[in-house]
Amino acid sequence: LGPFDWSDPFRLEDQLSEDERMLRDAARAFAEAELAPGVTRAARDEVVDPEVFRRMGAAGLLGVTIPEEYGGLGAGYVTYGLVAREIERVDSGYRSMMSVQSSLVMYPIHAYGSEAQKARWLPQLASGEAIGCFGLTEPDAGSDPGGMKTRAEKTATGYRITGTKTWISNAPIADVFVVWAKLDGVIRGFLIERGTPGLSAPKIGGKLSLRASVTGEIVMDGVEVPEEALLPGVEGLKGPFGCLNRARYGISWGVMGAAEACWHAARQYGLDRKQFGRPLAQTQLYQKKLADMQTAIGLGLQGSLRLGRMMEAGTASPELVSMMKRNNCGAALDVARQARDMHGGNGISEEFGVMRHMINLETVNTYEGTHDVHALILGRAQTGLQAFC
Ligand code: TGC
Ligand code: FAD
Repeated sequence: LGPFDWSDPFRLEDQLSEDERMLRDAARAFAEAELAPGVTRAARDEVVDPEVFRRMGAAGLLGVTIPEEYGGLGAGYVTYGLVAREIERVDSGYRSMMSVQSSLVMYPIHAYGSEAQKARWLPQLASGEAIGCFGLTEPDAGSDPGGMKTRAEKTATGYRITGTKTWISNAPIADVFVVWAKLDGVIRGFLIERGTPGLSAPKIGGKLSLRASVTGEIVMDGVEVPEEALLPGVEGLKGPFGCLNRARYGISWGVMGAAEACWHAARQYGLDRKQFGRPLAQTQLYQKKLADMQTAIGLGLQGSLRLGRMMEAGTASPELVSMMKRNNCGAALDVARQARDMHGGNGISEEFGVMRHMINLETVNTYEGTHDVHALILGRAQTGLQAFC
């Protein structure tokens, strides 16, 4: 048997290609230099600077899996996951900004859009010059998006869209809105541009989580769009879910970055702080907690890597995405809660960052399908019985 690397028990490093390691290192350097210095203030004061998108774009972090001809990086799903992990190591809100842009806006335009829609939007979204958002959830349709009320009706020149979306990441600063609406009872995707009459995107205030990322409503009061606004390549719930499969996969990596930040912080804190004449890290309970964190994170990363390889090979299933999104979000939340506790009183201070990760992960455990909804997806897959309703 060989040596044990406490910080990388499964030797994830050895399972990555040279290109993957290089892009991961670039993402880490970017996150440390460009995001980490301002994150405490951004979360405290809810500062969301659209310039962050342009900086991410310049660093090649938007549209990692989108082909280069459209401004993307043309890299694989493992690289996308590694980028999400590095960004979320700083803050889940920044990863949210990146993954909405990449998986929920660029992906559907690339997968379902016309050539004109791709040419118009993808390069601008890849560079961060344009910001996108994804409107699926409604006030009365969250876990059950099939119950949406937003309607599109055909007009002489295009469509008229009416309805309200809520809890939409990036909406208040978005230039392009990917909105899902029912047209003759069938769910279709539309691209609506900022400034279109009847469209507004007020910010949702009072948010105690994910404060470095802005969230809003999308209010559509008879918004008229041309025929070319329709995403021609998909209809039905599989349209938005095709996007969510990619974003949920990215989240499974991202939350492991947040968990690692909390674990490493707790380990260092335990080494530095002495009580009862010895470091906290020399007590059995503290070490048990560190061992639990190391095990959950090591296994979570290994699962996400395997899923990423399966996505690249075309053998992944939506159910496996559910398993990894659910498992890793729940595990990260547990790690963050433990790390907060292990920091004692300091754990509630913004200076140490662990409580910020903890409260962010409450959102991540809820959005893109709650922990329990993913359990129902996995329960259905193994029993054949539908427990949603
Ligand atoms: P169900 O009958 O299961 O399926 C209806 C149709 O959809 C297809 N489908 C999928 N296709 C591809 N991938 C998936 N993961 C799919 N899941 C379902 C399915 O094949 C079927 O197609 P067809 O052609 O046969 O009609 O649908 P249901 O209505 O029973 O759904 C139940 C459930 C729970 C699975 C689903 O609604 C669900 O996952 N709910 C969770 C909602 C959710 O995840 N919302 C996310 C909103 S976006 C967001 O949170 C962004 S946060 C971003 C950030 O800031 O990072
Ligand atoms: P509900 O569906 O009302 O669920 C409430 C509780 O009931 C949960 O615990 C849930 O697990 C449980 N539950 C629901 N159904 C069942 C069932 N059948 N059986 C057992 N338990 C059940 N949406 C977007 O479209 N785009 C975005 O960009 C976006 N960004 C977001 C950003 C933030 C900060 C937040 C908080 C949310 C965001 N969302 C976004 C919305 C998010 O996807 C929804 O909040 C999520 O899908 C849950 O829906 P809901 O809030 O309506 O909860």
